[in-house]
Amino acid sequence: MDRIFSGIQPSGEIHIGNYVGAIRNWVKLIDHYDCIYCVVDYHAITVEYDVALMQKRILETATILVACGLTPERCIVSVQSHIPEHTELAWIFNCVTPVGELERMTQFKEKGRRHRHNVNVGLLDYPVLQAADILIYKAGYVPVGEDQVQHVEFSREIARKFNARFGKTFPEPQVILSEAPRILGTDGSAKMSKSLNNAIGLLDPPEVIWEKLRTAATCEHRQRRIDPGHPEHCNIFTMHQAFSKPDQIAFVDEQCRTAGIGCIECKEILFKNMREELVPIQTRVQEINGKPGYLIDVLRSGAARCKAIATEVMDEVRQKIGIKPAWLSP
Ligand code: AQP
Repeated sequence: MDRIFSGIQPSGEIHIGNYVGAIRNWVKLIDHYDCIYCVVDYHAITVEYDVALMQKRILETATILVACGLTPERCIVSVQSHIPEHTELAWIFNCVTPVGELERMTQFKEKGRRHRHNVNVGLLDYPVLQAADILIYKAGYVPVGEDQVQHVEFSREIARKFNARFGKTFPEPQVILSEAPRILGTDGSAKMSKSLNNAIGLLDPPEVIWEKLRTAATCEHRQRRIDPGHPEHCNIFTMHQAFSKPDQIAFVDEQCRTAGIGCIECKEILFKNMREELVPIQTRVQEINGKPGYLIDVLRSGAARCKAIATEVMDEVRQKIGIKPAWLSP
């Protein structure tokens, strides 16, 4: 089976953008690929963060992955820092990466602007570590949201550069996009993000979700109830496409364009569908939290299974780059 790798940062509360843009697609893929899904904690320290909260965030993120259906019987769930080969390979990739290419990355420029006081080397190097995350498992496919496409293309470049210099070693990974690769935040302008105050949390209670939806931005052409709307410019409609059934999507589309229903009615339909999908996940999170030691076992076995693959690949890489002497072989 072809291998898939993808990761999620424990950089805040996991939101519905992460869910429909990535996690839900990850679940669909586990029957068709050999999948590794990883909580990428070393990526999350490239911006300022609360040290006291980090472990909680790592475990909560892993719990959500399992609760969404990424169970250890069907795929590997791991934590990046538990497998040091990720960072070792990143160092080697650093040595085939031109600095100029990293400086051109959209996420670096955007995060650099947002974290002006802390533009550290890790932030610049983020795509190199991401390439190592993928290639340490020789993964051929990477399911991500739209914002990560540039980074996956970059990892393809790194694979190509490494192979050209040291001989064919890595596949050139391809992106797999979900049906909802880009969800905007409740502000209706920026991408929904953990670090912006514009996210609907996957674990938000229904009343909080409704309050966020109720006040969320809609199509700007619809100032009054009687104005016909343009669903194609409305983030609430994008959310409908991710959470509602085809007949409901068609209904909302037609009713919005003809001012048949107002934004609140449209949001009520969305809320009902969102709640139906999210409440069972929230219940499973509680069940996992109620089983002491279960998650730790999942992550321990995930680390061991990842380590077995990563050790072999690193052995090959060290030999290829001329670092590993024959006398070091077991
Ligand atoms: N708004 C989004 N719509 C669709 N997909 C999204 N993803 C993130 N936001 C959206 C996808 O979720 C996966 C995990 O993302 P990540 O944790 O690696 O980091 P990110 O893309 O930087 O997500 P955030 O929420 O915006 O985090 P912060 O605020 O910490 O930077 C990825 O596949 C991503 O594409």
